Amino acid sequence: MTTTRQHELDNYFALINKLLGQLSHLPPPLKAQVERELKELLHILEEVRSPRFMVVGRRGSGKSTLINALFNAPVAKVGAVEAQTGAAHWYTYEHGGKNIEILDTRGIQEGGKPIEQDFASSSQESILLAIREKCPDIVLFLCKAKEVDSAIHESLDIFERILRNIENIHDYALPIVGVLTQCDELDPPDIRKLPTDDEEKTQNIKAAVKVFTEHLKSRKSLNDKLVKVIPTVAFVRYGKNGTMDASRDYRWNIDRLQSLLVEELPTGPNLAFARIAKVRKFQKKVATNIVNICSVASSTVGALPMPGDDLPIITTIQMLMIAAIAYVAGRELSFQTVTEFSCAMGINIGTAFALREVARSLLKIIPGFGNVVSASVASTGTQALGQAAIAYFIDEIPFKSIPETNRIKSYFKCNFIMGF
Ligand SMILES: Nc1nc2c(ncn2[C@@H]2O[C@H](COP(=O)(O)OP(=O)(O)O)[C@@H](O)[C@H]2O)c(=O)[nH]1
Ligand SMILES: [Mg+2]
Repeated sequence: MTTTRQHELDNYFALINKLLGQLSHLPPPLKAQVERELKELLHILEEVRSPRFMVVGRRGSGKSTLINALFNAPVAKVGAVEAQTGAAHWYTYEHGGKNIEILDTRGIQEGGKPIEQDFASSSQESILLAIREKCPDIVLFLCKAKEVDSAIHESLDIFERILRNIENIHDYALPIVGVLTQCDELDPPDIRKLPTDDEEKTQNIKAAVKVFTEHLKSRKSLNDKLVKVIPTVAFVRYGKNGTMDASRDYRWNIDRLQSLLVEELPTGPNLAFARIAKVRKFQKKVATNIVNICSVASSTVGALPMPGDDLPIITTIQMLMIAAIAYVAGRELSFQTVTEFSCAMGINIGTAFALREVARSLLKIIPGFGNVVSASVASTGTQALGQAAIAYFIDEIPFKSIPETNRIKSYFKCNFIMGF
């Protein structure tokens, strides 16, 4: 874990602990309930670690291009001539503070010809060392759409052996996703058109998927772990500053691959990947869970009068919620996102990032201000705020168009404004 990330989590923990400390006046069963909810929230954020992909495919099969396409950023060099030492390594690709770890095993599948004995053994040795070091979460087996017929049996032998080793060392049956790359090159080749726009091409892709799937399924051990074969086009051009050139984004089916990877990755890495790949459906699922957790926590607190505390408890829960949603959306875990959200809602808190300032500003418009509100107001208010945060951070809807804004503002009108 990077130190910045640790620092962010520490800040977040500190606020939760402070909040937990303030709950001492609650009757024990209610206190336990709020504690449970807040711990669940922490658990979601704590478990995030980088996904680890093992990538198998010949040179030129499109590994680097696919990594970039999945990442939405040019993190891996495309077409670079890589020194062929036969050694496999874990590479960490980073963008905007987010990482994926890739074990590039190209050495096992070079060219169409049998691999030289010495080279093969050193390559396998280095793969074994790498998998001993860390267990991959999933393996992507790449094959160019135009090369599905070429002999891959030699490399399937080695691949099977590697998977057996992973199972022995880590007791983990690595899921396999077959990726058919460069589908635009199948007849009639035209990268500008969507493959599905052309019936002939659609049929050719189907046929290539079938052949590739049969190769993989011809081995029992691979058949058992094969999740799916996904046909793709991964080609994108990036501008000088690393942003995607939308007019030359020819990706096709990458979103399907991203969703499949989120489904197949273990809990933790799946959220990390959804943050990187912006898999909105999954981000929303996690964010909705966060909103529910925080609504339960705030309605539990809202049911009871609390003595005048340092930080209003419900507002603090709502701040934790907003920061967590922003994080799930791919932003840093930081209370600055809460400030940004407040500003977007039209609350001018200037450059004051202090927690107290943000809380005070939010208090002015958010129901559940202070600590004496009804359970249902606290819960509905937190829900409305959570939905607004999902719309803002995940759907990236301009704030004025978010329906919850009006709901939140109407709560504001009918509730007592409290300063502190
Ligand atoms: N037309 C087309 N070209 C691609 C696609 N993916 C990769 N390429 C090209 O194929 C070449 C090799 O890609 P690269 O990602 O470097 O392959 P690697 O050696 O497996 O990492 C590069 O020239 C890429 O631009 C694709 O989906 N369509
Ligand atoms: Mg490459």
